[in-house]
Amino acid sequence: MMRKSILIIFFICCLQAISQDTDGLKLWYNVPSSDTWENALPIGNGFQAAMVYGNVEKEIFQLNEATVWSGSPNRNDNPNALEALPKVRKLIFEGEYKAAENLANEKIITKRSHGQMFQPVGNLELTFTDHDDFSNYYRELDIEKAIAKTSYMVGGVTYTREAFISFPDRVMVIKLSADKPGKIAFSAALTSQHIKQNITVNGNNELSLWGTTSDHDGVEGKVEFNALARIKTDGGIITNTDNSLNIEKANSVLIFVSIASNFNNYKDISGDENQRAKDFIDKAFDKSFDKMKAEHIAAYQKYFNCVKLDLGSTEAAKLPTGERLKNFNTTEDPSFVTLYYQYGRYLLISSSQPGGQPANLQGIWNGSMKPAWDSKYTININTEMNYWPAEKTNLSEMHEPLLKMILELSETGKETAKVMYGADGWLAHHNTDIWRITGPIDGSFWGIWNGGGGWLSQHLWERYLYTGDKKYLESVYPAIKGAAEFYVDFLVEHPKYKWLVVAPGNSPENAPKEHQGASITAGSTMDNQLVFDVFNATINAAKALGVDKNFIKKLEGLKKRLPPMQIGKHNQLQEWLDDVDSPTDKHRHISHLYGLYPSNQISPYRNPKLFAAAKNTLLQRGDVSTGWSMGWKVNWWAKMQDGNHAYKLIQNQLTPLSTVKGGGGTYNNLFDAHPPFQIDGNFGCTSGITEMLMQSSDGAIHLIPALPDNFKNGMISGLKTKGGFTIEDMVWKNGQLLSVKITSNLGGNLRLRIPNEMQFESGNKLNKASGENPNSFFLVPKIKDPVISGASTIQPLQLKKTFLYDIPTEKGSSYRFVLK
Ligand code: FUC
Repeated sequence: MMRKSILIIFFICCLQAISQDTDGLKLWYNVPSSDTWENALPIGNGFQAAMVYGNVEKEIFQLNEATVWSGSPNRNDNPNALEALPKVRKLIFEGEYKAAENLANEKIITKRSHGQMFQPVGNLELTFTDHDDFSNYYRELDIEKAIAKTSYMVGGVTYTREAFISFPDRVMVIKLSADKPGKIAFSAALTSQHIKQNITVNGNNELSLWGTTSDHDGVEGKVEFNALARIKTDGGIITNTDNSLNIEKANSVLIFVSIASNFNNYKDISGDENQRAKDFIDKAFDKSFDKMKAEHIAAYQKYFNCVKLDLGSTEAAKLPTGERLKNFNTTEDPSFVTLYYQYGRYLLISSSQPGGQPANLQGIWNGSMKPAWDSKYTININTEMNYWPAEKTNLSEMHEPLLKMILELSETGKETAKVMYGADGWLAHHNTDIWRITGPIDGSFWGIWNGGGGWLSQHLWERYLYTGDKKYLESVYPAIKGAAEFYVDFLVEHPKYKWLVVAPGNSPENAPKEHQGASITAGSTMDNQLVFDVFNATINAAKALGVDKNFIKKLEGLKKRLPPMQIGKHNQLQEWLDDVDSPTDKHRHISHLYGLYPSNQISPYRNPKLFAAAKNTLLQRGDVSTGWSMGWKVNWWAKMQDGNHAYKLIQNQLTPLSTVKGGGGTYNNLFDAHPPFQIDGNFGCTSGITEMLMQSSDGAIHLIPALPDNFKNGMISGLKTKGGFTIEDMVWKNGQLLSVKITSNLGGNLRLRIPNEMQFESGNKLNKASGENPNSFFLVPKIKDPVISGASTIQPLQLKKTFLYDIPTEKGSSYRFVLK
């Protein structure tokens, strides 16, 4: 026993030694970005953001602020929907899908805004004349400190630039320095692509860019913003022109940039952008750089340092980031996965802070006035995926902007439910924006999906499962219940099957040939799974709070009438009520696998045939796809307990975009490529890597459920589980779990599922588990038996053996387990 502990400690030390040998958690390059936005490096504090180009002669900081969106407060419901609803339903039930889709286009899809655009603020441009002949070039993004740095040499002088966007001070700070005195000389200007803009120079040390956002889709742009750049020099002189500041002979220079808008919330834009921008910069300007930097790092690391991951390291880690990306598919570079994993956490901390806006399709980084899909919120997968890593990678606070948006949607979506469908409760269709629109957009093929409220409300409930915070649950319960109330009114009996179904709805963005190529449908598998989850979450939340007994009964009754999942003739999980899936369909959305992940309705232990059918669906759809789709597949293959297949998807994702045929990949700055850049793939993959190492959704905490051969040895610390446990210092070697410490933050039964037998560190035995987990946070849904098509030959899969233990825990205590 004693010897085993010593060996384990020795192994942990070895892993730590390995990690100290590497370049650490940095993206670095020995060439500037030039004019490629996807080469630049992202920094941000959830409110303000920048892409740092690291160009020598003309440095660019492309600026963003999270509330700079086109348009102004507006709604986009289509009141004609109510009258058309029975006709659309009738056509669907008669199999006239194309006609139903046409009618929905005419009567249900909005005739107003199709969503507004997240827009850039402008650029801060620094021009260094005579710096074209440089050497020793280096730039990096240190994701352990959230600081970007550039250095190079000209004429025997080494120049260094550091930039960060302070979390506590709410401003960007750039420090320019040189290793010889009096050498800093450049001119600074603010530029912008906005039509309504005003650039001024205030006094001899401040630039101001004021602007108004664009009109779009019939909505007048009324967000006003102000960016200030104020300069402090050590030595030297500053002169100005009409639109620039010129600095000469300085020893070092600090540039402070603050940005603010008039946005207060989705219905109020009466704030004073000028005063706000001034207040931030005034407060920061007198602080010392070192103090600001230290406080910024401390505030960032409070979140970032909560999770440590070590998968080992090889020589491959010594190359610049772009080279590692190129080589990743053909070399062993496990610490590149660690870097990518932690980069996902970095991006979430930098784009989503309490009190701010949730991360949109591009997080908070966008340089285009008309970005792809408006860089808004697509809520039929993308926005949810952004937040999959939040709770489990110990970034619960970063979840808050999304949770707040969901509560706001529960306000705006209430009117949509009433006006468009005559229903109580609330809903959102497949997109929203900063104005919290909830009407259907884009066209019937995409927009007739009303599950936005259903899916998002799961985030409110899940947060409770991780934190056990009853007060919080009480505060969000009306929104959870409201999502259920909508379905109570909207569900309708299917004339053929007699099940209660969502109609119209769709299986996001996919359509079978047999439905005349129309996506509009009744009772898609995903819709059924969503309604089931919404009802369960409401029932369980009401029970936890001791409220709404009658409503619980009502939902229990309705739940029984929902369609079961079905296994079709290709041994697949059916996507639609009728068995029309094509085994050659490679569509990127595999929405019916929502039931496998992020939901937990499909389990190898509770419904093994469905689990096998889900695997067949995954195999039939194939691997290569758009970025986020591959990110989702990492999670699914982790749920399949197939680490090698999950790793293959990571390889597909971590491929330079230019080399991928027909799919996404990764840009030089490790932004995920849909293409173009879409941040969901980054977050989806970070979530998926977590699911390979730990899952807590199937009635137990399952440790190392899906290790690939490439991560045979490793350590992770700080993951959070449902039920309020923290997994610390988990070490595995050769695929065996060696040791782990688990802290119980809420008390209650700890059920562990692990690949090998373990015992307490003291040598005491663990109790084998059986039956239901008595810990109420590990609720597993009881689903109906699937309907299996006569043509199906489905068989359960053989899974690796696991060991299941029950450990009673005390709130606040830690428990250490070692190999038996
Ligand atoms: C959905 C997806 C697309 C893209 C867009 C933002 O429409 O089908 O692939 O991610 O959202």
